[in-house]
Amino acid sequence: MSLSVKKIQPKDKEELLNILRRMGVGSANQSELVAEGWQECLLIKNVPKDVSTTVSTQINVSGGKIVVSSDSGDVPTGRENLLLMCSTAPLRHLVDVLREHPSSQAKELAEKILALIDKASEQWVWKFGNRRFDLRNRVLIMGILNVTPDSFSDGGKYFAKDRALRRAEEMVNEGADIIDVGGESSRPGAQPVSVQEELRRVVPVIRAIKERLDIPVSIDTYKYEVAGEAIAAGAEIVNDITGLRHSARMKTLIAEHGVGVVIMHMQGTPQTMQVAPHYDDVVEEIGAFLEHQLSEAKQAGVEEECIVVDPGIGFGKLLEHNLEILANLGRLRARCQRPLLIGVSRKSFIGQLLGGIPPDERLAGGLGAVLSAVMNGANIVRVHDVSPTRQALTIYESIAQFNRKG
Ligand code: HH2
Repeated sequence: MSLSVKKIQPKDKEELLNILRRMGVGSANQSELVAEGWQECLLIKNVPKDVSTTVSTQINVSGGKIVVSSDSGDVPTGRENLLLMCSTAPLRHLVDVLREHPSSQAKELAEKILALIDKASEQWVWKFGNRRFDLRNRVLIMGILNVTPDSFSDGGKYFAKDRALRRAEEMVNEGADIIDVGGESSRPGAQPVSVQEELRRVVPVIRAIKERLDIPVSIDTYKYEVAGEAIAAGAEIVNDITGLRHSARMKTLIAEHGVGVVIMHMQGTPQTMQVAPHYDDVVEEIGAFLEHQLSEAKQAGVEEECIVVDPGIGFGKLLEHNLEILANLGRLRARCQRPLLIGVSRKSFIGQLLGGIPPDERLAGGLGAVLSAVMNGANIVRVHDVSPTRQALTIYESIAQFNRKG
């Protein structure tokens, strides 16, 4: 009977409880085990008892949790099944200890765990063209540049090319990592514009930015004709609010050019999405959608490393849906295994929570939402207000880094 190591991601606490029951964990110990850190576990089967003892000691010392099962029916005599709930650092230490263990099976287990850790670390990398972002310890800021007359908070402000370019330069100086150029508003009730009009708005701006600034530009469009021309003008990312559903040819376009892509969830269309959004389980449904679109994109030839996902705050969602999503980003992150982009900037849920204040007064509330999103698992934040967001993130990251050291 050979050793096996598998990462498991229970979809919710109920599923984890079932796994624990199957492993013979009594109900008294179950609640403590599911209290936290349950989104990602390592299931190791058929571990010889001496190796199992070493694993248990190491995991307990490091403050992780471990369940040992030897009598749940599928475990051969002299062997044990283990369920580990801990972060990567103690696992790496465990690998070092197992490599020094006299048993060859301990060494085999060390290499299997290491292979899993290495594979898991790839999910933090966003890579396209000659760009590579490791998002484990760093949050990216995507600065919004709406070249539209009617966007909900900055419509008309950057409609002229020179003004748009100046704003892009300003955002780069303020600490933006990406500039997201959009030529069609997606606010609730917004009317679509033609491909020609959208091209007329975005292409000269993208060209002008690429001539002057070395920053990745993303094109916020769901039309493959617009994406194609934007890529030709220098865009390196396609940000598709329909999650690659609108244009059948979008996936192949992205695959052919090897550009980055944001797959976003939206229920309905901007014209209808806020009429009566409904979900039975909003986090589950969005997770299933993103997972499905991810796999469709990969089948069409898009490299997994090029993809990030976005639950689409405010797109066919009521206040309570937005809050539930933001509170459960860890679940989405664990399910999709890709970096998470979140757009909360000046959105209406902030106004709703703060007595109906207008978009241009939502900065402080928005920073609260950004920090909460980052603490819950967001890796890229899409914002209008780059400078205050960079300041807030600098403080957050300085503290978080200290926590990692400690
Ligand atoms: N939100 C908006 C537009 N594009 N793209 C992603 N990936 N995620 C978002 O949350 C998102 C997005 C809406 O905001 P904004 O661009 O400011 O407004 P408008 O659509 O009115 O131009």
